This record gives sequence, C-alpha cells and structure tokens, in this order.
Amino acid sequence: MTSPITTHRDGNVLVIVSNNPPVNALGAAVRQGLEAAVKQGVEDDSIHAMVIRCDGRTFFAGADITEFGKPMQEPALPTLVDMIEAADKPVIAAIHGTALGGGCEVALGCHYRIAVSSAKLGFPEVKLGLLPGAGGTQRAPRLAGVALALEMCAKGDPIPAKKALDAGLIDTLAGEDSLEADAIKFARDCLHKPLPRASQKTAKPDPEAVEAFKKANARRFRGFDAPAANIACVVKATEVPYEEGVQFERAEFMKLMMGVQSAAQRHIFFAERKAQKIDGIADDIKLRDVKKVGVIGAGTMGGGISMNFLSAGIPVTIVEMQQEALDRGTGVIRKNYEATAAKGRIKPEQVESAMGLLTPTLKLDDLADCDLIIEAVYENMDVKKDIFTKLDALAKPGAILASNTSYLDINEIASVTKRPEDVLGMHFFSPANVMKLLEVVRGDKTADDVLATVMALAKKIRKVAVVAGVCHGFIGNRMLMPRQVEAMKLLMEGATPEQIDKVHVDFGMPMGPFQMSDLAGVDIGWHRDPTRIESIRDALAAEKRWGQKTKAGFYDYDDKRNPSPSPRVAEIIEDFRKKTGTPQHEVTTEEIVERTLYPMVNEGALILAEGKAQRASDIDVVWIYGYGWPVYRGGPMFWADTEGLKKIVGGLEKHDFKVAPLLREKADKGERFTS
Ligand code: 3H9
Repeated sequence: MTSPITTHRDGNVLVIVSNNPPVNALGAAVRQGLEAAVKQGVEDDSIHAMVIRCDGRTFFAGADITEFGKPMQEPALPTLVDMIEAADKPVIAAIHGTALGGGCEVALGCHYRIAVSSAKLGFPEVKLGLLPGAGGTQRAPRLAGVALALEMCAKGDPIPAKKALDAGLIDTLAGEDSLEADAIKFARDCLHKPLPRASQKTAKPDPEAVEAFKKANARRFRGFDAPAANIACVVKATEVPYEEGVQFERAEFMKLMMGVQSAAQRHIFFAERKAQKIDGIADDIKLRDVKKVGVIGAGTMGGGISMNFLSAGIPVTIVEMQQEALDRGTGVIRKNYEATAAKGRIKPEQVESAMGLLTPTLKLDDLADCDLIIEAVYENMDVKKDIFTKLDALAKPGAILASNTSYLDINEIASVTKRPEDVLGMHFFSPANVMKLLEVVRGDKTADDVLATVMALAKKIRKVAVVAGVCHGFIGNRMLMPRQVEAMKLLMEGATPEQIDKVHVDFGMPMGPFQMSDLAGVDIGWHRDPTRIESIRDALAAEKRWGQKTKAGFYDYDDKRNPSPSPRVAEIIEDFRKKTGTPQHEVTTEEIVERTLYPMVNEGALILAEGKAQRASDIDVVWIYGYGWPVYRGGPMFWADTEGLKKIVGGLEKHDFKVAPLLREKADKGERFTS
C-alpha cells in the first residue's frame, strides 16, 4: 500500500506532504509516514530544515476518529508530536484549510507555523467529548496564554489565521497560492536561529481569566464532562513542567475517551453526516437548480424560513394576503438581521445585502419563476390543499413544491396537484432561522432528484437535514406526542409541572414538557370555546393562560419572563383530579423517566420498523438538533442503547405500555439500535 506521506526536496529543505483525503485525518498510515519522513530529515545531514504541509482541501483535521476504540497502532500521536518538536533542525508547519485537533497539535509541535490567511486553527475535541490529547492543552497556553487556550480547548470553536498570528500561535502569513514556496523561504530564514519549542516555554497562571471563563460559560457547559477536563488541563500547564502536564492531559483524555459522553458525541458526529445520505439514491444523481425561492406566509415561520435562504445569498419572494401582515413580516426579518449585526455577528452591509434579495408581494402569481416554493401557512389541510392547487396551476415545470407542515399528510397535499413527484415536506423548526434541524418529508411519489436536491440545499443553508416518511408528526413530533400525553397523565396522578420539568432539565433537556408548552403556546390546537373544558389544557386556555405570551400558562411569569409555580394551576389540576376521581400516588423521578422518556424510545422503534426513519441515528439527529436533547446522551436511541434495551422494555411493561415489536426483538437478542 502506498503511503499517504511523500517527500520532495527543495535544496536543503525537505518538504513532507500528506495526501489522505478527504480531510487528512492523522490515521496510522499518516502517522507512520510522518515519523519516517521526519526521521529521514533529521538523519540526512544535507537537509537543514523541514516543511510539513498537506495536499487537498485541508491541513490535518485531527486524529482519525474512526480509529478510536480500536487497538492503537504505533506511533501514537503524542509521541509523534514530541518527536517533531525534538528535531534539531527547524520544522515548519505550512497550514491551509483547517488545522484541527491533532492537526493543530502537530502544528504546535513544529518549531514554526506559517498559514494562508483563510486558514483556521482549533481544538474541536471538546465537541467530541474529548480534549486535545497530544500535548495541545499544554502547548496552547504556553504559546497563546491561558485565556485564548481556554476559549479554544474548552469551547472548541476554531480561530482564523489572523487571530492566531496576533496571539503567537502562528509566526507569519503566506500567500493563498504560494504556501509551499513561502514556507520554504521562511524555513531558510530560520536556519541558524535557536529552535523555539513550545513545550519549553512557561505558561503564566491567570486565575482571574479562568474564573471569568468558567462563569461566562457555566450554562453552555451544563451537564458536559469534557469542558471541565479541558479547563483543568490548561490550568495544569501553568502549574507544572510540560512532562508532568502531558501525563495529566493523557490521564484526563483516557478518562473521557472511555466515558459514555464521548461515545455519544462521536456517535452524533457520524450520525449527522450519515443523515445526509439517502438510501437507494446514487450520490451523483443530477440535482435541480434552485436559484430562486418562494415562501408563502410572512409569519414567524415564513419569515424565519426566508432568512435561511437570504443569508445563503438565494433570492426569496415572500407572499402574504394582506399588506399589513406582509409589512409586519418583512419588518421582523429586518429587525432580526439588525439585531444580529448589533451583536457583531454580521456586518451592517450584510443586513442590506440580505434584505436586497427579498421581494415582498401580495400576488401568488409572482412565484411563477421560483425553483422552489415553500408553503408556510397555518396547519389546516383544506387551506394547504387550496394553496397547492393554485401552485400547481402557476408554478413553472420542474419547480419543487414544499409544505412546512409539522403533522399533515404530504401525500394528501400532493394529491391535489398533477405533479406529486415534485412535492415534499420541508419541516423547519421554530425559530426557523436559528434551529438547525430540517425534516425533509418524502411523499410516496416524491421524485428521487427532488429529495436529493432539497437535501443538498439544506447543507447550503446550513441545516442538518434528515429524511422522514409520511406519518402524523413525522419523526420528531410523533415522538413528542407520547411524552406529552404521559406528562399530562402524571399531573393527574399527583405530579406537579415543576417536578416533571425538573426531571427533564436535570436530564439535560433545555426545558421540560410544560415549559415547552408555555413557550410554544398553550392555546395551540385549542378549539377556542372557553365554555368547553374537557382537559387541564382547556381550562388553562379558557382563562387565557396561553403561556409566556400572556405571562401565564402552566407557570406564572414576571415581566422578564421568569417562571414561578402557579397556585391557580395547582387549583385547576386539583379540581380535575377530584372531578375525574383519578387515584393519587407519589410520583418519583424514576417513574417520570420511565413514563415520559421510555415511550419516546418505543415510538422511535415503531418509526424505524415502519421505515419512516432511514436509520436509528437519524432519529437521534432529529432530537439533538430539533429539540435540544443533550448531545452528551447521544439522542434517544443511543441513550436507550446505553441504558440497555432490556431495562427499557422492563420499564415500559411495568407501566403497561405496549412494547414495539422491534424494541422487544432487539432487547431479546441483546442487540442495539445504534452501532
Ligand atoms: C483528535 O484530534 C484527538 C487528538 O487531540 C488526540 C489524539 C491522541 N476522522 O465534515 P465533512 C470524515 S479528535 C475521521 O463532511 P466538511 C467525515 O466523517 C479529532 N474522519 O467535511 C466525512 O466522512 P464521509 C479532532 C473524519 O468539509 C468526511 O471526512 N478533529 C474526520 O464539511 C468529510 O467530512 C475534529 O473533530 C476525522 N477527524 O468539514 C475535526 N473528520 O464523507 C472533525 C472528518 O464518509 N472534522 N471526517 O461522511 C470536521 O470538523 C470537519 O470534517 C471538517 C471538514 C471541518 C474538517
């Protein structure tokens, strides 16, 4: 097998090149090739300096994650990085693309670093539940100071080359098209200078920066193990010599690597990428061109949906029925962009360029030249059918017609058109410009190229897309339903909204079922007849307890929307308990978990067996990106695997749920949903 590492010479400089597509991950063959090449450079007296660079789209993007959990092949990455640093001739890292994780560690092990200005450097290990385990937590603070090292290691967001230059992580910038030549020239300039070794520098303690960092990120880090371990390692670098620091780093790395959280986060890394693949459709299928998008409805959903395309530079025509609603909708879009600009996340001119791509109109006919039209009006089958009948008459041939419905039958909607093959669901999650999930709903007759086009488009607008089949609520909302039903039953049997919500928040969800109802609106789906009170929800809705928007729902809210338990809600619940004669018992945390979370897994198994999700990991992606399921628990199906499917079945049986046959089968066979 040919090595991914090759070398060539430019006079007395040895250029070491990695070519390991797609991202130059530092797998065994790369590490072995690098070791051999550096050894050659050290031993050959006619070589005076070395340059390490990569072919393809990026510098090393990190250790090869697929090797984790398998037997280690020598050399280990930490050994290799130390060996590079120990070389007695200048070694220069020449960086383009993204130097990430182990890749960034290789760069920091080199004596000097040169990068093109479009390059980025970072330690995303924390997002995999890990920490930089090849000296990164020890070298980064020594080179760039504690504050930046903490940002990079414990948060995991990469920094641009210019920032890295200012911070001392790289030494100089190279031309975009002349990286190798500039690196060789730089190497020659370094000859005869003392060799700077990051491990030998001193990292200055900065306890104030550490405390401020912890405080500022407490919410973000809630529930995660890896950020604290990253922080501990960076702090350690300020306290002990390098040799001792890396031992500490190694021990912390191994602890995380063996833990469930990292396994869950790595599962999601691959699950997210796998979700893009559509079973039975070739990767090279010809896609339809989507140059112009139409959105029907300028409400919260339609506006948010439009922003995704505008931000990606795709023109949008947005339609409303009344001028006032249209003005309000476009006003909200502008306000959202301006707020983002005020926070410094986009430039003021980007507000104008995005708004310049938006065409508001009152005429549906103005959508005639759109390549994709997304209907985002309220959930009513008759209304949707009426719109699709009109769209069928006006849309150009080949245009993709999508509904943003969150529950309704896409096949039924498609059936009113003469082109059901062009129809599918695009279920965005609110707020649609923020939430990353997009459920792409494949109708019975949806054409392959239509589905593939929308999946590719999702990537362009930075969504994580998952293919779902037609069923009530698709993947996400269908699994939400049994959870909501059980939560209401538990209220009737003696639990409080606060108690149930707390169990969910402690589990790692951003909010519990009742906090979610209050945010979404208790009146959603309400029959709007205050005299008809058949449930606790009806009673709340009748009293205008519609949630946060009316400052009262399952909780009472103050002016800053801080919730507090509501005595009135307690009364309403008590009243219902009495009226229905529901037997009361003390509800435990265990029971809440078993009755609200286990049924979700059960529903997931049904969805899988019916083929409404392509794979269990897709279900996990839906729950992570659409509902804030804690990523360190890997999604409901991965979580069920870690709990043990037998235990889930036992819990369901204990509470008289009908166990999904697939779940029972897997539990009986000792199998898992996820690999
Ligand atoms: C680490 O370094 C630990 C060390 O500190 C210590 C060791 C002792 N390994 O994302 P894409 C695959 S931990 C294996 O679609 P993009 C990916 O699965 C690592 N495979 O491309 C996909 O495969 P497929 C720290 C990897 O252009 C394909 O490459 N590093 C790895 O949108 C294309 O990926 C990270 O966490 C990997 N490291 O984004 C960086 N990376 O085509 C992780 C990618 O079969 N990677 N693949 O689906 C990324 O963030 C993005 O891939 C990157 C490119 C930004 C590089």
